[in-house]
Formats: sequence, structure tokens, C-alpha cells
Amino acid sequence: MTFAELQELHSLPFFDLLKRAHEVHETHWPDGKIQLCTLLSIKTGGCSEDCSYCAQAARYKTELESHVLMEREEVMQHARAAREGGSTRFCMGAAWKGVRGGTPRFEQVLDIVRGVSTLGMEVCVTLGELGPEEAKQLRDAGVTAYNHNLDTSPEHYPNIVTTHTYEDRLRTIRNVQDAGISVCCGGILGLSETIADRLRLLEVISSFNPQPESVPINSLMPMPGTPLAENPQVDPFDLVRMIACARIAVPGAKVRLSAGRTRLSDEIQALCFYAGANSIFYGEKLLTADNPGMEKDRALLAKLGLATLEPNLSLEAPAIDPDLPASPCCGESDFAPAPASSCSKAGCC
Ligand code: SAM
Ligand code: DTB
Ligand code: SF4
Repeated sequence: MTFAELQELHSLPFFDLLKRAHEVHETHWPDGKIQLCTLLSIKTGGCSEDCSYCAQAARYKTELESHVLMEREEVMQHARAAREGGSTRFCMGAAWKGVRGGTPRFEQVLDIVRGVSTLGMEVCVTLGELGPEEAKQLRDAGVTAYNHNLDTSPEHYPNIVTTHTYEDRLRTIRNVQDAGISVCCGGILGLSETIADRLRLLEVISSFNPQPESVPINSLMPMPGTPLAENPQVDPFDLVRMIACARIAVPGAKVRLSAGRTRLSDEIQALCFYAGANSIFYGEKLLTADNPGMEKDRALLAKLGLATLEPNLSLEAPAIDPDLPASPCCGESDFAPAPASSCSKAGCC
């Protein structure tokens, strides 16, 4: 979707936008089920990057306790518990700038993925920057989705992170898509961004070919000690608007109502589901921050009469649309990752 189209949508009266988004949701997701995903931080804190929202960046004095990479058996216990609790997707996060093939820690991650992939859940990882070879190895080990958020607009990103670039993020996304892994890519509201930044993020994400399989919409969880610790909470109606625009811009994606639900009322969450959110993180913890407990979420879903989704174990990522340009690798294209083979920028892909 173009920026102008997104602006027009976003400026509709609230209920007109909600109606449009709900119609798109019903067309693409007629059974209206909600996907339950459980997160686990498998390597916590001590990250070299300076993402100004993140408690795991080593340079900020936060209250977080760091942990080395978790042993496979401990991860398996968490994954089994998530499955028993009803989750169909297990997402493992590591506080790294990225991973490199051939290193002991990457081999350990592959081993963990092989284990978790035997449990019958979708397997998602978020490990930072990835090269093409690492992406293929993760796919072969059983990863079905890779989470790599763009967080905000290309224009605002340098105000939030300086240790890597938007283009670096796009290149990883391209590598993941080329390996045939589904992409999970979204953002955060509450990073002192403008409405235009939010819509630019959706413009970029909706231009991916294929479009992402899931789009997490996080609300900033202010972390003491980080530069954004005092940022105010986003107006919940703005969150609903963003969910609605994401639903319309990326109709086939799971739109995940992500971090920040502990500060949302049941009523606002219900509006988010009506606007097209069809996935949540489920379980007491996100990576390091709190999330509503399973019982609370089960009660909410029951109150709303919302059923939950079965796992999609097909490893197939969404297909490229041959009638559209392929999506982005670098600064070569206007922010949609192009296949590495078509990039002619010196020293880039
Ligand atoms: N290091 C990897 C990376 O940056 O992609 C993976 C872990 S990182 C914590 C995963 C995502 O969590 C970030 O991209 C960001 O969107 C989200 N996130 C991190 N801290 C957050 C916070 N305080 N509030 C909301 N979302 C947050
Ligand atoms: C995503 O978009 N949100 C999740 C997941 N992908 C990895 C992470 C949210 C992190 C919230 C802050 C924390 O737990 O530290
Ligand atoms: Fe590191 Fe990821 Fe946190 Fe950035 S968001 S500081 S890369 S863990």
C-alpha cells in the first residue's frame, strides 16, 4: 500500500476504519481464530547494540540479570510447557547483534531448534542479523519463522538505534525470505514517533514480496535505565488504529497484538481483535518483561467467544507474487528487500 493510501485510511473516522479492517479480516480469516505464541529468552542481556527501548542492551544500566545461552533440555522443558498450555508457536529470542555460522553458539542454537521442532509447534527464532548460509541452516534445522522487526520508519530508525541500520535489517529479511523461511516483521509504538513514521513502517512492510507471514505490533514497555524509560504510554485508540491499518495493508498476515498488553484493558484488546489482531504472545513473560498470565488470557478469549488456531506445520513460507517486484536487500531499492542477485551496489549484498 502506498503512504498516501495509508494516510487516507488512518484519517478515517474511528468506526469507519474499524469497519473496513473487520471486513478485510473476515475475508482473509473467516474462522476468526487467535494464534497463541509463547516466547522464551534463550540468551538474555549483554547485547552490543544500542536499541534505545531495550533492557537487554549492555550499555544501559537496567535491572536486568544477564544469562548465557540456555541448555537444550531447559529450552525443551519450556517448549513442552508452552504446548501443554495451548500454544502452537514457540518463539526463542537471543540478545545478540547477530549470529555467525560455524561458531559453537550457532551450533548450539541449531541443536535447540532441532529439539523444539520435534514437538509439533511452529518454531520461530529471533537472533538478530543473519547471513544467507545461516538462514538456510536454520531452515534445515526446523525453523518455520524468523522474527526481525523494523520497529519504525526508515527516517526515525537512526534516532532509535545507531549500531546497525535499517538496510542491515532489510538485508537479513531478504536472506530469511531467500531461504524459504516465513518472515515475522513489525514494530513498536511509543518510540516518540509520528503517525507518519507508523504509516511509513506499514508502507515498507506491505511492500515486501512476499508479504510477511506475521506482523507484531508492540507497544513500548518502558524499561528503567534505557533512554526511552520515561516515554508516555501510547493512546490505546492509536494502537487500535495501527492494528486496523496493518490488517488492511497486510491482509494475509497474522497481526500480533504483542508487547504492552499488561497496560491494556480487556475492552481495548477486544477492539484490537475486532480490528484484525489474530495472534498474541501467551504466557507470564515476554522475553524479559511481563505479559498477562495464561488464565487471564483464557478468560478474555472465552468471554469474547474467540477460538484458538491450530499450528501450521508446513515449512512453506508465503509465495512470491510474480506480478510484483521482489522485496528488499539493501539501499538499492526504495526500501523493499530486492533479491541479492539483482543488487548492483558495490560492497553491499
Ligand atoms: N536481538 C534480536 C533483535 O533485535 O532482532 C532479537 C530480540 S529483540 C528483544 C526482539 C524485538 O523485541 C525487538 O525488535 C523489538 O521490536 C521488541 N522489543 C524489545 N524491547 C522492547 C520493549 N521494551 N518494548 C516493546 N518491544 C520491545
Ligand atoms: C516481537 O515483536 N515482540 C516480542 C518478540 N517479537 C520477540 C518481544 C517483545 C519484547 C518485550 C520486552 C521484553 O520482554 O524484554
Ligand atoms: Fe540487542 Fe535486539 Fe535488544 Fe537491540 S533489540 S539491544 S539487538 S537484544
